This record gives sequence, structure tokens and C-alpha cells, in this order.
Amino acid sequence: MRDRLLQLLTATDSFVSGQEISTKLGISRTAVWKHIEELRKNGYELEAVPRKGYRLTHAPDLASADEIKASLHTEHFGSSIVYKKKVTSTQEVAHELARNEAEEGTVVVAETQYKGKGRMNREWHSPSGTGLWFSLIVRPDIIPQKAPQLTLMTAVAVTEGVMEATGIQAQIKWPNDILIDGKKIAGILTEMQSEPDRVQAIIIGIGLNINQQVEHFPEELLPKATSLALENDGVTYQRAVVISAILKRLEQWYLHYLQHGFKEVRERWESLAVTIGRQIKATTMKETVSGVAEGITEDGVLLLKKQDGTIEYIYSADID
Ligand code: BTX
Repeated sequence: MRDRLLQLLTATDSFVSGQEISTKLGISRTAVWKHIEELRKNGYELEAVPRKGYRLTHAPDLASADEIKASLHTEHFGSSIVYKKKVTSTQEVAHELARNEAEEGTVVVAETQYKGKGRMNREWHSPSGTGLWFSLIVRPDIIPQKAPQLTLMTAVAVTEGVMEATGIQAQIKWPNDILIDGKKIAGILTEMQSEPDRVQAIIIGIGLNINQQVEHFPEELLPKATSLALENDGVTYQRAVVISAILKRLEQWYLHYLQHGFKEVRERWESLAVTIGRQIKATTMKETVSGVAEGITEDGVLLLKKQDGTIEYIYSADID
């Protein structure tokens, strides 16, 4: 009910009458008033004028299920949202839900993670109430070898979602970093539950720095990380609006991918990637290779053209 009430109030800058809310939500005028009071207790500011109704003047930055649903325009991504104040990692919660038959499109979102993880068990810094730390469960009918394509698809959707919600130009750095002016704004971690020849679930984890100010970052991250607010002169964003834009893009690309395959995802990825066409250094587990990034393969493998003209296939590496 609260998400539908919020939807009505946020859809306009002017007043919505108590009668209209009562009719649209199918509840009594007294119930409307109680829900409005509930919103106020949660930090919403509303102007109430007799015979005109209610007008929303301030919304707090909450990323709970109700707030997200109020701005969400998807068919089924986010139709089930599990919201937690504090978790080890949203990946862990989502894995557990996926093992217990959670439906495709289920989202786990947390205000903070105390064991947020990146690739290869690196730490993902997830300070409370500032960014978006969330995991999405999908169940594509694909073979496990194709799962990395979904990481690239996610990078496209996050980049587009950020640009749509904020107007800030973001770019992708292979394989899964989202950057603004060379600094990391988001990371993606995709993990899989599978049988030998079939994917059961893919858990797409996304960490996106939104409202952190300088003091929220550990010193060692400051030179290489940023937040949307820092890129916007410190002015903050509504996290629910940003996650809604990302989930919408994710759903659109995912349906497109299932129907038409990876081709257009790959083309879009290459057009958003800062890496492609540039001289780079790829540090893999066993060596460092330099060359020009030519593009990616169908499986998301980076093609590096070395000085002698040969092509090196980079499966996993850190790029400078
Ligand atoms: P990654 O291995 O590419 O990046 C991890 C590295 O990024 C760290 O070693 C550190 O240098 C840097 N880093 C850590 N925290 C931040 C941050 N907040 N902003 C910018 N840079 C940072 C990327 O791994 C994948 C991250 C996925 C995080 C999401 S959050 C929701 C879900 N739950 C979970 O535990 N992980 C995912």
C-alpha cells in the first residue's frame, strides 16, 4: 500500500486530494491519513491543505522495498525485494534464496555489508546508507560457459542506468568496472549455481557508490574511487530512483539477450568501453602483457593485440 501511495504522491509536483488517494487505493479517508502519518514518521515531509489534499515536499533517501517499488517500472525484476539493514554480503543472502527456489527477478538490497566482496574475494567497501549494494537473481536457460556474457550485459545496464538517472557520463573498463573520469564508481560480481550443462541461477551483485562524500572513503580508495555525489559537487541522489533505472535497463537488456543473443550487448558494451582501442597493460595471474585492446569475443574474453601483431586472449586480469 505504501509503495502505491508514494507512487501517487511522487507522480506530481502539485496536490493530490485525499478523495483521489482513497478512491485509487481503495481505502478509507481515515486510512489515507494514517498512511500519511506513517510516511511523516519515516522522514517524508508533506504539505496538507484543506480541500486541496497532500503534496510531497521532501523525500528521504531510503532504499527500502517500498521506496524502490514506488519508482520502479519493470515487468518482473524487483517484483520481490528483500531489504536488509545490515548483512554479510547481499550475494550470500541471494545465494541462499536462490537455493530455496527464489523466483527470477528477486532483488536483495542492503544498507550496509560488513563482508561485501569483490572478485577473487577482494573486499568491497559498503558504508551504510550511502550507496547501492544489491544482488539480482536470474535463471537464464543457458550453458554455464555463457554466464560471463551476463557480467558484460550488467555493465552495459548499470552504465546506461547511471546516465539515465543522473545525466553523468560513465564508461566501462574491462571486464566489469564502471568508471567516471577514470575513477571507479561501481563494480559487478556475477556468481553462478549450476549443473554441468545447465545454469540454475546467476547471482548478479552490483555495488554502486552514490552519496558518499570524501570522508566516507578509506584513504587508499580515494585516488581510484568516486561516487555520483562527488561527481555532482557533493549534491546527493535518491538511491531508490537510481536502482529503479538500473533494474529497468537490466530487465530490457536481459530480455533482449534471451531473445536475440549476445551480439547487440557486445556492440553496446564496446561502444561504452574506455578500454577498447587503447594501449593497455593486462596483469594476469602469471604475467603482464601490453598491447592494444581490440575488442571482446562472444564469451567476453578481451583481445589484446601485441606489438608483434599477435593476438593474446585475456580471460582474467587487472587492466592499467
Ligand atoms: P573487483 O574485484 O573488481 O573490485 C574490488 C576492488 O575495488 C577492491 O580491491 C578495492 O581496490 C576497490 N574497491 C573496494 N570497494 C570499493 C568501492 N566502494 N568503490 C570503488 N572501489 C572499491 C568488483 O570487484 C565487484 C564488486 C561487487 C560488489 C557488490 S555489492 C553487492 C554484492 N554483494 C557483495 O558482497 N558484492 C556485490
